[in-house]
Amino acid sequence: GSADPLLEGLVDHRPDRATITADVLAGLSARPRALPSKYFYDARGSALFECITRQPEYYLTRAELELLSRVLPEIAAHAGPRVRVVEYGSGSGRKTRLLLQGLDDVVAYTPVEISRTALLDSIRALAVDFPAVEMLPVCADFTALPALPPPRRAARRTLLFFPGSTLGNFTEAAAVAILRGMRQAMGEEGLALIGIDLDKDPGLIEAAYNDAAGVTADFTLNLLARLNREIGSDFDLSCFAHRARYVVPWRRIETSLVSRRAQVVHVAGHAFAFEHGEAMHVEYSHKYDDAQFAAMAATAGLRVAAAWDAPARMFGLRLLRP
Ligand code: AVJ
Repeated sequence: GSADPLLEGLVDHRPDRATITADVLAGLSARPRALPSKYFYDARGSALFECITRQPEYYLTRAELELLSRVLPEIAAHAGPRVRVVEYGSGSGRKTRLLLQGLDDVVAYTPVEISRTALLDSIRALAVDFPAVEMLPVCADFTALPALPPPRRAARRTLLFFPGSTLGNFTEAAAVAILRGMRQAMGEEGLALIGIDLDKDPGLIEAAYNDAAGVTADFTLNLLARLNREIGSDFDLSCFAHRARYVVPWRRIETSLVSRRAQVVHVAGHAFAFEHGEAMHVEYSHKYDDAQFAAMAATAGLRVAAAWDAPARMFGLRLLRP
């Protein structure tokens, strides 16, 4: 066994090769074709996403960090002392750091993150800065949440933190299912703090997903490199192009990999013929208006206890309670 206490305690539900292969075969057999966006986040994908958050066009992370630091005292007043924090899709932990500093006497921190590398890197750094907070990491897809490890010291309430507008990567039905799962996981006294991108000028939104340096394009194409390495597929990265468009009536970015020519791709003994120009869907990023978001929360048995917006509606934070 490992001598690393973080690894000893890790709840590990990483998707295995058979699961990834089955998901990819199903997506390639569908029309239009699709690949699950959760597989973006291998070690390189998580690093590329961090790089996206520093691009000048990608306003989301900067706006959310500024908003969070400004309204943190109000959030802390709602939460009260001795909170257990559970974070979905924790990534690098920059926002977590703010939250753990701003809340009063955090009992335990449970990041739920599909990238094992990102999870372990962030929790190692956080453990140094927050020695009084019990670290209880879970490597899992938060849409299939395993039982959460109980803290040693009793918490007064659970605060679920779901930043980054990651909720926007899901269709409305799937997003409501996630909110319902949060309602279950938080209990009667629980709270959920959710970061959402807000509907605004389509030009600004589209630019955020088409940065001039091409980092988002690399991030999208890395999905194919990851699949080639992990399930032995033979996607030719030079034969697919990143495309992200804001579809106004659906209030969402639709990201695709477009086949640059007629080609055949092989996965696990199956052959898939792509037409020249055929678009394979890889990601949605939904943007919300207030009434729509409140209605989704209500469908999941949650109500909006507080709402904060960044200047010019660049980003929003919503505090939900049962
Ligand atoms: C992970 C949800 C924050 O949808 O904006 C960024 C992922 N994809 N650029 C988003 C992403 C392309 C991102 N989130």
